Amino acid sequence: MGLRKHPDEFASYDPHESKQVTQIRTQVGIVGAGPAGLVLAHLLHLEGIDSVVLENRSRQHCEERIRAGVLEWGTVELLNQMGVGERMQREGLIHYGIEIRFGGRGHRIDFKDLTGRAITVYGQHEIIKDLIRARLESNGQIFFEVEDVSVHQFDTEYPSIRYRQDGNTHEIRCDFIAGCDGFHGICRPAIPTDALTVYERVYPFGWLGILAEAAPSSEELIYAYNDCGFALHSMRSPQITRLYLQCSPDEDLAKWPEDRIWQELQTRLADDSDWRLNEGPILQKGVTGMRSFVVEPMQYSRMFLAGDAAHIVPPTGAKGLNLAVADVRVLARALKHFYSLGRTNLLDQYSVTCLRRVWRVQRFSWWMTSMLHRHEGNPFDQRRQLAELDYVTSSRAASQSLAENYVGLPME
Ligand code: FAS
Ligand code: PHB
Repeated sequence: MGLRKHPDEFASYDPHESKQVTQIRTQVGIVGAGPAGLVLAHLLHLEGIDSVVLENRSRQHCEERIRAGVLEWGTVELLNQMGVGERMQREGLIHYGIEIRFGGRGHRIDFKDLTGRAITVYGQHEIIKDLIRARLESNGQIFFEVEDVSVHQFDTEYPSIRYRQDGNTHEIRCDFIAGCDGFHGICRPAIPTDALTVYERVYPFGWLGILAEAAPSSEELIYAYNDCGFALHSMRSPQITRLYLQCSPDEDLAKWPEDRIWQELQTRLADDSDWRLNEGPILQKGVTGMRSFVVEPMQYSRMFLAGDAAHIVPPTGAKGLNLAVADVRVLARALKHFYSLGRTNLLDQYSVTCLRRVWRVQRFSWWMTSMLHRHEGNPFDQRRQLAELDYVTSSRAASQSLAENYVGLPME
């Protein structure tokens, strides 16, 4: 781990300002209170390692932000081992399969038969609530609504994070910085661009997602390939349905009144039976663009990127949240190794270790997206997609490959 020495020569504080700078000392400074930052903070706490989490949004915003919904078995196992899974066990919905619908027919991918594993449907915002409560109950430090966060000297043995709150400047002095601040955060951009390689694919479509006060119309998730475009039926509880439909990446939500949304979802999710989607008041709607994105390496000296700060997957494979958790599980283990044995070998290997899973998950998410979304124009692609769907739902080997990736590959 090549580190610059003598950080004092890099002190950037003028005497006047430094008087207002309150200083906090911790072992790991974490930027971002999403799944990556909060799981990392609690994993470190369980190992007796001190951290501070900085979050620029309010606690309420973080706990109400509707995002992912599907947890891999490995994520569920880890949350339970961490002691934060009690409500998830009570309220989460355990699913042993998904349905793939095309050509008017549904085809069930039976996870139990093919992998012996299950997924759990439990909203990301619920996990955030559980993790914030666990952190605060164990006297963890999370500073919400901070401003102007910046990271400094992370290529020395004295990294620091500066931020403003209540009109004052604060500084966190730490041994390591974890950049868990998502795709639009400040940590990745702070790394010299010549030190990073970006791999990216932007898709020519996005998802219009809604949360509806309507009982789910199926016990399991339905992924539908339709001439009008992709649609997904998911859920959050026996009373709340989560639905998505393929749209253009810059879709104007104003052109999607409730009746149009429901009509399009009914069309795309229809099969040859008299099955119909339950409708109800739409509580929330939004458009999410789609990209595959990876930055290599996921670390720079004493700063480590985790989750969306390092990679983005199209949500078709339900992987974003799960990959963030897998990253910080590796990082927490490496930090424990450093603090208990004084060795940096696992920290030095962090990026290589994470990227093996990251690229397998990127492949699966790209594959699910390419198979299920109507691409403009080319009739060859549509026939190829139908052949792929037919193969996946009629070959045990092919459906087992989908199932083992969907429920989650074994963690490192
Ligand atoms: P997050 O983005 O969740 O968390 C980063 C945190 O850092 C945020 O709280 C942010 O406010 C904070 N932050 C950012 N900049 C900061 C700064 N300068 N200072 C301090 N804090 C800062 N994944 C799925 O699997 N299924 C889905 O259906 C799905 N839907 C999604 C919908 C949307 C609109 C988005 C954006 C993502 C979706 N994802 C989905 C992916 C999502 O679940 C992410 O993979 C997951 O939140 C990743 O967690 P984190 O890496 O912790 O990043
Ligand atoms: C969700 O429930 O939000 C969800 C489920 C499966 C996906 C994406 C999103 O692939």
